[in-house]
Amino acid sequence: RPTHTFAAIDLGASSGRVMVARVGPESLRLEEVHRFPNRPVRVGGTLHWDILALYRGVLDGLRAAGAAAGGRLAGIGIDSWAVDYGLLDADGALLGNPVHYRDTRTEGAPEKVAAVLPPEELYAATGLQHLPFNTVYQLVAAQGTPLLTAADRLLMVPDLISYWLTGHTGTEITNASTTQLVDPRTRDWSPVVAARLGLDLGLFPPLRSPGDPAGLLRPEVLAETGLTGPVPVTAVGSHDTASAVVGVPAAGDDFAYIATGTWSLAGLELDRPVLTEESRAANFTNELGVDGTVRYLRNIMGLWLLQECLRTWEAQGDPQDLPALLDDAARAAPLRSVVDAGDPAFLAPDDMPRRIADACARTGQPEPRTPAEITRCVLDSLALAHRRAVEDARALSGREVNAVHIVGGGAHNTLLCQLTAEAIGLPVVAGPAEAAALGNVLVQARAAGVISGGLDRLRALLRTTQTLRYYDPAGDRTAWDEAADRIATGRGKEDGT
Ligand code: LFR
Repeated sequence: RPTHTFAAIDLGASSGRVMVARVGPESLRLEEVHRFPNRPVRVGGTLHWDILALYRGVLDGLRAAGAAAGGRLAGIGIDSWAVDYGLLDADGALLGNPVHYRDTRTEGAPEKVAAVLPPEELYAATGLQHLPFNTVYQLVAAQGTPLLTAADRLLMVPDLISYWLTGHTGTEITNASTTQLVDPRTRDWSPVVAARLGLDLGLFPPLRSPGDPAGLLRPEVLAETGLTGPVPVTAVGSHDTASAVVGVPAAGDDFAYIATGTWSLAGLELDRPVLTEESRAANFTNELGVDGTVRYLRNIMGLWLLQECLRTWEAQGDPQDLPALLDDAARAAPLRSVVDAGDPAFLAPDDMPRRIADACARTGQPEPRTPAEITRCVLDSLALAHRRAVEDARALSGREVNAVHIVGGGAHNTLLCQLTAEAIGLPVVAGPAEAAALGNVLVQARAAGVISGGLDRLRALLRTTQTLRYYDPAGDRTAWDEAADRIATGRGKEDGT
């Protein structure tokens, strides 16, 4: 059977990658051809994405993809983190560098928004969990600035890369839903929310859906990458979490997923949003997914906690070897101290080991001191947050859950997978780690007619072609229940805000 070669551009908060996938009706092989660091830059007191360095990484990656594919690509898809954007002037030039969602410019914006649009109404209209960096808050914080005033168009990060590659603009819907300006029932903009906040929806190019054509590579891009045209760019689930959920190798619909990376995104795939007041109070989001689905989930701090610890130890002259550290953490005392891994106090970059130890002390638990103790505390805490998100999602949606899938980078972390299985008390299936890139190419390959069917068919192809690992929910239930209680007693501050 003939195979076709697609490229997936997958930009994450700490690195970007370009992957090449050879896809046939019954085959799917993914290969990483280029990986490059994503290093945010603080300038003038504001934390920015280095968007041109990322674009250069994309071009280098496409050149490598072309080399791996004999110069011919059947298509390209782009996904990245959500909520952030670049502004263009009327000539299409980028105005300023996109600001990082971990920047503090949105401080005070949620209060400003709440004064004109109460949180209950905002949730009923958009179904989005409160995250202080949602695009609405960024836009409200930027209201009246020369940059926003001068802007002709606003492009979400993957749409910006797509524009540079093709010259065409559009707003891909899965990522648009993270702006908090989209109504998940109509899957269209919410003019009411925009009007109440004085935001101009005319800044956004027209919506497009995963599978829609997004333009052809421009001649200058072909010349620079050595690719042979025409090369179509296809809209995919351009929010990385949307693509990652396509890449969950589940059979049936009684599963929960945890997309792990810098964040842990834990929840369910639904066919309609849950917009109840209980859902808002539990801070669950209704992001839009591929094929009319809804991603009903909660954001958990994720491996960011560990990444930031590693960065701190390195800066303090105590660099850690990750595999050895995880081995030591596996032998460290279990559930000695746990923190609330949903707490926004951990959002900004800073001395993470100190902040974790302080949180333990504040809640009357022993302070973890060594890197192994801190790592164990982080992973135990993540497993508990995974458990709570899955339990809450089940209760709030009424859906049955019989298995939990862990996809994304954390699928490589055997300790995290084992602890999550024990904490939740359900079997865990781990992998693929590259779920976002796989979800990206599956949607492209289907749009190109190489494969066909709904998400169930795409997922069946993953089950027959990707390596998965299974974890049993053995372990001491009462210890997990007791630790969950410890978190619950300090709970509340991040709930329903
Ligand atoms: C994961 C992710 C999350 C989103 C966060 C910020 O990479 O896309 O889904 O909440 O990044 O954009």
